[in-house]
Amino acid sequence: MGTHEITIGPTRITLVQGDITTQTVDAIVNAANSALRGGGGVDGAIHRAGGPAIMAECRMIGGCPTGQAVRTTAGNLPAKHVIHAVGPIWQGGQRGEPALLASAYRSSLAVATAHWAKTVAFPSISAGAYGYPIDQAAEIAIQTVLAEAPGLGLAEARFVLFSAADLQTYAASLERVRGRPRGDAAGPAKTPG
Ligand code: AR6
Repeated sequence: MGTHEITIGPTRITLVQGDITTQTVDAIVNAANSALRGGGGVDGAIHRAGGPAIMAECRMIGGCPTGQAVRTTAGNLPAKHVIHAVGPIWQGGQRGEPALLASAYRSSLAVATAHWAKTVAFPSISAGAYGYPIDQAAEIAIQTVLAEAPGLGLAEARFVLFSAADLQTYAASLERVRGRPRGDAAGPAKTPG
């Protein structure tokens, strides 16, 4: 398991492998659907771990368009807020998916900082049930958050990747941004064996 990070202005951008529901940050981002009805993946895990208060608020809110985000309490989770972001369903890439995915990250950051969140954890939105290719999803996630988070004064934007393979994909995107590939302790960890 590796930890990878870059600091830009006031913001540390970090990559970790893990479960987003256990993150001790001000806000965690959910990969939601536009009906805010819950489901599998990150969404299922957040509602299971957070308890029914989150769904009760989702029902009051009613829904959220693709590319946008809304805020609820985090119930029993260690975070203070859940930001429900709706990423696009992958349809081949010619249906506005990149712009909608970038918008989901931008909206999440705007909603989080409007609630004074200084530390925000993201899953790889759209890269599971919604079928977005992980390498392209990683590139958009990293570039969008790097472009937006420092100007918002965020202290930490943390990407929480479920699998070692996804972590490596995000690490490769971060290295491209950093512009100086390296193989030391701060770089991508080699899988043992
Ligand atoms: N922590 C961090 N990452 C996770 C976790 C977790 N606990 N569980 C899964 N992932 P997905 P989407 C990764 O399907 O593609 C739901 O049914 C997963 O490996 O959660 O945006 C919603 O209700 C993948 O890389 O979200 C929607 O209907 C990434 O999180 C729909 O799926 C996103 O996978 C949204 O699909």
